[in-house]
This record gives sequence, structure tokens and C-alpha cells, in this order.
Amino acid sequence: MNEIVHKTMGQQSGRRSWAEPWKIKMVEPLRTTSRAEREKALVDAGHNTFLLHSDDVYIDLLTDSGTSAMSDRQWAGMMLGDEAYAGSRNFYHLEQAIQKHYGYEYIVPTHQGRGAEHLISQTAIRKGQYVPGNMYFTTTRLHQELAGGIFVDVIIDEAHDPSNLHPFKGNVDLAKLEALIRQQGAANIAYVSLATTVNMAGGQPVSMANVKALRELCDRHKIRLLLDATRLVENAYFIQEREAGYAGKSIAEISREFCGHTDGAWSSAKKDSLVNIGGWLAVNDWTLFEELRNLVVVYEGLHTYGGLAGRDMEAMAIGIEESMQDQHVHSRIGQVRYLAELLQDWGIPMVLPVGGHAIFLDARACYPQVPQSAFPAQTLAAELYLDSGIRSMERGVVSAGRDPATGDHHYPKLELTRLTIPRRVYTQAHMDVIAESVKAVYDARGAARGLKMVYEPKYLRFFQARFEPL
Ligand code: P70
Repeated sequence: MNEIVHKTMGQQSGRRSWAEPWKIKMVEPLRTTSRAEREKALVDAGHNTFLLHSDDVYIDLLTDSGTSAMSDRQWAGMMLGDEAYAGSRNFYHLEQAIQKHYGYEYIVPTHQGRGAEHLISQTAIRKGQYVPGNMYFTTTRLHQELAGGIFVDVIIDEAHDPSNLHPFKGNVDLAKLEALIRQQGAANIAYVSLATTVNMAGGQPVSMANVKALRELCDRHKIRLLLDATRLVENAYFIQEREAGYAGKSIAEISREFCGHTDGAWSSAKKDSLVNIGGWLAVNDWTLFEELRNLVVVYEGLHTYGGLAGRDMEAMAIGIEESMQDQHVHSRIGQVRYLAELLQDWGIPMVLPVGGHAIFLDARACYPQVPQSAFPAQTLAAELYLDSGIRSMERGVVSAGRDPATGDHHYPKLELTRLTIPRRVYTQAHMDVIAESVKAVYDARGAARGLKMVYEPKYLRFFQARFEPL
């Protein structure tokens, strides 16, 4: 007789199991839909998952941005909001948290990441200057371009290859950067725009050695090094795991050391920092700070609230503290890995190594019959929604937009569909349901034909574009 022997997650991998370092105090019901309802919702949304109503979504993996569950401490902090127009005590708490964990001196709050990107781009870029960075991010590059800058990708080549197993695929290629400086002259470089766990590369980390070397190079040429610290703690986890000498250091120590090699940073606190809204900018240079502090009052709000309520700043200050706990980061990335390992065992193509915040399915490899001009990653996101109501996000040719000079599509090497895992929100059983749906869609891959774009907005088209099946 064949008796089934059930195994725990840990036993399946020959180790002791781990669990999240929290328990659930409040729940939010989920709605399931029929296939017919999803077919209608998808047509109404122009086959764009950004345009779905969230009531029609079962498991929402669109983004890890602003979708975290806050802790009881953070909710308690919300009740301590000091809603003064000027000088809110919550601002000073936030300032202390950023100074302690990120180490910069002067802080400007903003309503979210792109508010900060706007201010830093307008302040630190002169028209016609180059902005080298480790792969583009949609909003970051757009703000750099709107300020008259020219973005240049200087990430290592390995980052553009979904199957390359380089442990720090987010690293800057120093030779590419030096060549740009030599060609254009240091005075024509606005700053180096470095991002931790590079989102568009699949959440790939930057090593401590790389940021140190960058610091030296920037010092030699007197160029500023500015950091997008949106997913810094996840980057710190990979340094702790993979870089010699860091296994014994805490996430907080590694994060602080990393920032210490840069001149300033901005962050979308909606990710690492476990809040539903918020962002900030922080620098060490007083003159730059003065300009930023002046500009924030034009676009965001007074420099002690930057578009946020006092309660939001309080939740952010507490969230920053919680985000730096080793156990939190280990379980967060552990959950992403659990799902990735299931999918990998089943042969589903994805970006490797798996990053910190998401699994990036390789849509080009899933649908070799769909040319990039027919949007394979957008197609995969639509199919996944149809199968189970799971919402994912396109990160391919639609996201890449058009070249401002030629007007042609950017055709990125990476054509990916992102399954983004919100922090502290879903359980292991949800991960199992997701894995089975991805497998069902993958098994039916031969039938996919692709999409055509029937509406294209001018800026950040992926948010509002509409498609029809081919
Ligand atoms: C995502 C979100 C936001 C983000 C980021 C990095 C590395 C800055 C920002 C902007 C939301 C998003 C944004 C554009 C396209 C799709 C999704 N990323 N830097 O889901 O911050 O959203 O607060 O203005 O990842 O990856 P914010």
C-alpha cells in the first residue's frame, strides 16, 4: 500500500522550519471571482493589470509598494499624530530614525519616492548632463530626463541575462562608468545614481565592495554618489548572506555601512519601511539640503511634513526601526524564496538568483512564439489574472517606454512579469495557490498569441496603456 507521508516545509528541504516573527491580529476578507467575471474585468481594464479594480483581484502581487501590513506599534503610532502645520513632533522622530539607520545628516520628507526623485533631479542635474546608473527605474529615469539629464546604464552585463548566477547582479561596471567620465568629462556628470536591490534587474543586490570602489572612483573625479535606498535592507540581507566578512554583522550595521559610502539618498518608504505612504530625501551637504528644503515647499508641503500627515511620519519612523530587524528581513525574503523554489522545481523560467521583493518570470522564455512587439510579459500577466485572479505586473517593453530622442520603443533584454510579494500580508498557503496558478498558465503556454497596444499615454505608459488580444 502507498501511504502518503506529509512533510513540513523544513523537512522537505532537510532542515528545521522557520516561521514569521509575528502573529495575525486583524484580517481582511478576500473576494474570489468566476472565470467569466475575470474575462469581463480584464477587457474592461484593457488587458492592463494596473487598470483592474482591486475588488476583482484575489491575491494582489502587483507591487510591494504601500501594500505592507503595519504592526500594532505602527497603528498605535498613528494615534500619536501631531498634525501641526509646522514642526510636528513626528517629523523629528522620523528625522532621528533616518539619521540613526541611514546615517545622513539632513532630512526632507516627501509624499512618496517620486516626490523625492523630482526634487533631487531638479536640484542636482543641469540640462544636458549625464546621469549614469545601475539600470533604469521608470520614475527615476523620467524625473532625470524631465530635469534635462541623459540617463546612461552602467550596470554589469550579467544583469541583463536572466539566467546568469552572479551573486551581485546589481553592481556597477566601473569600466563602463570610467569610459563615460573620460568621454564626457566629470563636469558633465550630474551624479552617479545607484540603486540597491535593482528593481528592473529582478531585485538584484549591489555588493559592499562595489559601493566602496564606486566611492573611490567618485572621489577621484569629484562626482556625487547618490543612492536610491528604497530596498536597502533587502540588499543588506544579500550582503550578509553572500559577501565575505558580513555573515556576523546585522542588517542594521550593514545598511548603515552601505549608506556611509554615499553622499545622500532618497527612498520610497512604501517598500522596506512598511508604510502605506511616505518617502524621504537625505543628504550630508548643507548647500544641497538648503536647495532641497526650499524646493519641497513648492511641490510637496512644508519641510517638516513634505506632503504627509503627522501620523504617516510616525508610522514611518516606527516602520524604519522594524524593517532593520534581522528576523523580519529573513522571513520576508524567506517567503519569496519558498515560492521561487516551488516554481523552479517545476521548471518555470525566472530571473536567477531570485531577488528580495519579487519573482520575475521570464516571459520571453515562456512564450518564445510571441515577439517582443506583441508584449509577452503583459500577455503573461493577463493570463495569470484570467486563471486565478492573481494580479502581477509587466516589467518589459511596455515599462521601458520610448527613447525620448528617436521615439522608438526601448526593447529591453529583460521581458519579465513580476510576482511582487507584499510584506507581512500573505501566508504560505497563499504562496501554494500562486505557485499552482503559475504552473497552470505555464502548462498552457503554447496557446498564447500576444497583445496589441491600442492606447498609449505619453508618460509612464505602463500605468494607463490599453491592449487588445491579437
Ligand atoms: C514598484 C514601485 C517604486 C520605486 C522603486 C524604486 C527602486 C523609486 C520608486 C518610486 C511602484 C511603481 C513605480 C513605477 C512603476 C511601477 C511601480 N516602485 N525607486 O512597484 O517610488 O512609487 O513611492 O513614488 O521601486 O516597484 P514611489
